Amino acid sequence: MDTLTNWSGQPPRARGQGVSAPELQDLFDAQVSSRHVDFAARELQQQGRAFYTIGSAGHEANAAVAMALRPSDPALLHYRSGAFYVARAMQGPGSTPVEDLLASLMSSTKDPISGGRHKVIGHPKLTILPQTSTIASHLPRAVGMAFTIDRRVVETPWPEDAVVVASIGDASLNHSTALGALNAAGYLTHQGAPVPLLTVCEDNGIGISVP
Ligand SMILES: Cc1ncc(C[n+]2csc(CCOP(=O)(O)OP(=O)(O)O)c2C)c(N)n1
Repeated sequence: MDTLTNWSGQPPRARGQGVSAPELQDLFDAQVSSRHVDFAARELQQQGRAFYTIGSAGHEANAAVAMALRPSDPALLHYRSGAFYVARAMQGPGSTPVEDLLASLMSSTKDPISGGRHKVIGHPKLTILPQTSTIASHLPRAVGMAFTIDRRVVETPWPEDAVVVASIGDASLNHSTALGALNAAGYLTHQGAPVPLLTVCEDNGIGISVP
């Protein structure tokens, strides 16, 4: 796989640029791949070859978010973002998104980001950072990263005009961690401090584990 640096020069997609037929094909491929990983997860679990699984089904539209961004835009994803992962991986040469996701499901040490923890979505070359399963815990980190990028306070491998993207479920918004992070982002913006953060909140009609 090419290094991140090789991808960083990709210009941001211009507003109103439109989407080509091959891009639509890629979008569909990413969505279908993600859904098939969900099917495989259940089969593998029934066979005792995979363990805890949690689906991305119904959330495949987030592949379009990945395609609207650059692979060098840092992404902090929750466990429903399998299609985002596949779509981003398809933007770079030599990546193996389906194998990566399956390795995670099967707790394989070949999992590129966590060495086999459940449904931790990420890859260092794809600028997708690993998260814990503690809901909303990635939002303060995302706000901090977005605040930092523009200021170049610390050296980062990301372009100066990078946008940080964070995905989250709607029920997770109830968590004080989410509220604090979004409040901080709003306050900073109100103060005129740039916070290039895209928060994608997805409502699938449930809050899993919540009565
Ligand atoms: C801090 C914390 N509290 C509780 C949980 C258990 N938990 C996992 S997912 C979830 C609900 C998430 O709901 P939502 O954000 O809407 O996502 P989805 O329903 O799509 O899974 C809860 C309470 C957790 N992982 N972390």
